[in-house]
Amino acid sequence: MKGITRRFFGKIMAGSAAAAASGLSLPAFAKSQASGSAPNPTRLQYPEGFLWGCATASYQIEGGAKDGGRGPSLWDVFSHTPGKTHEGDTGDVADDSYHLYKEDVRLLKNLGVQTYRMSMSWSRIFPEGKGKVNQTGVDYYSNVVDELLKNNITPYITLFHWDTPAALAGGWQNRDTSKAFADYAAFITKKLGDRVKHWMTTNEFVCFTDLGYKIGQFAPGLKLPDAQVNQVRHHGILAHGLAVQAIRANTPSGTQVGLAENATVYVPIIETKEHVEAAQKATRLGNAPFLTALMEGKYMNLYLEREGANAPKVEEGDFKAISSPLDFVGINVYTPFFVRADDSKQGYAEIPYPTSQPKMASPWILLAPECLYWAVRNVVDLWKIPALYITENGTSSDDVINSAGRIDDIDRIMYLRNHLSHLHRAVSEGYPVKGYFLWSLLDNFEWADGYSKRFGIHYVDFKTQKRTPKLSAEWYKNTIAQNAVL
Ligand code: GBH
Repeated sequence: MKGITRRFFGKIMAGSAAAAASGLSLPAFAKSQASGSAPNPTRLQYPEGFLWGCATASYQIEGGAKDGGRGPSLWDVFSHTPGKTHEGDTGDVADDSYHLYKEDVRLLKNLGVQTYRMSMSWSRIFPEGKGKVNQTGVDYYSNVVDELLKNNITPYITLFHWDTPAALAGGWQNRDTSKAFADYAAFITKKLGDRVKHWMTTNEFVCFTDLGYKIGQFAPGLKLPDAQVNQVRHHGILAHGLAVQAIRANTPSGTQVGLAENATVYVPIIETKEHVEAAQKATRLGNAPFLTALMEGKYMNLYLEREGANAPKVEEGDFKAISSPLDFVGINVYTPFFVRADDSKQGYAEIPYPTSQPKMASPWILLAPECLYWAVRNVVDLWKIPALYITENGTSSDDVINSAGRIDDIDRIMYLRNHLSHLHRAVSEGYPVKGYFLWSLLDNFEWADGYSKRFGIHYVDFKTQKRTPKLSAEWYKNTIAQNAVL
């Protein structure tokens, strides 16, 4: 009975006694507990003030690609290039949120979320990436923000979720793009900073650098040699750093600045000291070009050694910007790697997944929900982060509308419930997790997978734009209302 206090035990006994006395059967008793009428010591309760939200991104939901003076982004160009996305799908219309944003805010309101993470399309504000402002685009985001605030939903805005303005010559190969990004950040945060208090610079460095310029799976679809890829990566983190400085200089004090990063997550195969340390070493090296560089203000020696002559060229002052202090770090978490300690130079080895590891509908989402706990623990222990958000977590599912008109996505609920259980452990141990954003509010344009993969908790009929809450939306609504894992 060690670990269970007398008071705690007493409560359980009092509860059962009350149940027995009232003549309730046990399941009914459990039900009365779940409705919040009495404390339930076995429930995974989140602390008061924990923030629940949903996340989306501009190119994935807005559509209106040519409306209101928006300029094209690299994703417009890429998705319109034959063979690049599933069945040639594009974000031309997507969820048409550009026109239907009020309806989407109603969906949020109905869920009871306190927060919403959205991104802005840079080329809606600066159609050419820099220079001339498109006032219609500014007004659009201003209206979305007002609609959210009117409904008591706090906006968390990502400035860049991969839709680089196509007009910027050389894209992320060009150092000037980092500077243009900072100018855009300065402009729009100054405009909306009276109402928006939480900003994220970039979303997931590896996706707009490596996937775009090394693997070619994402826009702009290039496969460059290592030295050039490393330079693209450097421009990515430089853009973040310059933007942090720009936001600080243009917003009222108290404005919270961070980023959303899909730091690669490493789970120790067994929770023993040596493997936990191995997971930390893996977290540092596995994120060396990105989060590690931001947090440590330089590239790790092991990374520089490994890249040799291909290492990025760094100019004076770059790391001062890149390592600008942040108010929070956001991490996007879907799936991990498992590691064990070994006596190699790097100090760990990745364990290949057995072929029987369960997967979700997207084959890259291998189900291992403990990743949400380790994602938090590894980064906070390594870098003493003051505040952390889970800026994305969720899964695709082979959603179908059944004969009763419902979408019973029990696999998604299973995924989410298990991840939230492990996140609860991190919160209970005192890790500074402030909130959780579920990916995603709506089915949307899933990048290279087009509309073939559905990540929403609302089903979208892309022909009619009808939104239908899935079972997972009902589950999330209850989770939020009870502030506990259900
Ligand atoms: C996030 O990316 C994004 O921020 C979000 O926009 C996206 O919709 C969401 O997750 C769901 O994907 O097909 O095996 O080659 C997650 C990072 C990068 C993970 C691309 C999947 C493709 C793996 N993703 N990657 S594979």
